[in-house]
Amino acid sequence: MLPDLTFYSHWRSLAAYRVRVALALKGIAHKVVTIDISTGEHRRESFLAINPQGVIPALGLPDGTVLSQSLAILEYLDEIRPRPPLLPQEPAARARVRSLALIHAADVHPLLVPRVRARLSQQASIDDGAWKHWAHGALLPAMQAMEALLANSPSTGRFCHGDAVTLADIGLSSQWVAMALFGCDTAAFPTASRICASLGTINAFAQAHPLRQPDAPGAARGEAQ
Ligand SMILES: N[C@@H](CCC(=O)N[C@@H](CS)C(=O)NCC(=O)O)C(=O)O
Repeated sequence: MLPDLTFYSHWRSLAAYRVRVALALKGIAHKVVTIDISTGEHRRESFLAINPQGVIPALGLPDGTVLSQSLAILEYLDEIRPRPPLLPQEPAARARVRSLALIHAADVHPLLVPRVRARLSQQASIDDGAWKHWAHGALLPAMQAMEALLANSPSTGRFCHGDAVTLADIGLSSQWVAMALFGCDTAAFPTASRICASLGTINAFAQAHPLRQPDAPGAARGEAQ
């Protein structure tokens, strides 16, 4: 019997998107609690009592444990519901998949979150144009690296690692979603583009898109973080 999970989420969160994809891929039942990061709900005492880091996603377990950090949550979900697996079996393959996922989750995404934007606005008075420039500067070199890693490896298949979806695809697709929302040109990334087109045909990925969430306002394009 699977636990009754509580998923703290918000439509515009790319980290929540990663968890949403995995929950859907694995068909794991959960309830969603929306924490509105655009109004600062994640910084209120009520949410800090759930996740003292004041970020989403978080995943509440029935015994009161709360998990945070999207990749840790993805691995937890993979352990409680091993099918379909999000990691290959072989150690070097597992490391390759994790490293591809971490490029966006660990190195790029942290530069694009609301608290960074707020600091840049307060301390460097950046406007929307400068924020977009900042985001492109974070996203494009990382995608260049991902493209090289994917295009030059015999391990790359229909997806990032072979022909089954892994954590690497969830990481790549969250970066791809970010690039679309920030209006990045993707022409220089044919391998990533091919893989993301394949991922887009999978319901779990398509339905998880920030702009398809019920709490996303109609005019939200360009705001997901
Ligand atoms: N590394 C974390 C990132 C968590 C994170 O920064 N989430 C963003 C939304 S995508 C957030 O809650 N930001 C609030 C803020 O920056 O104030 C993860 O992968 O879960």
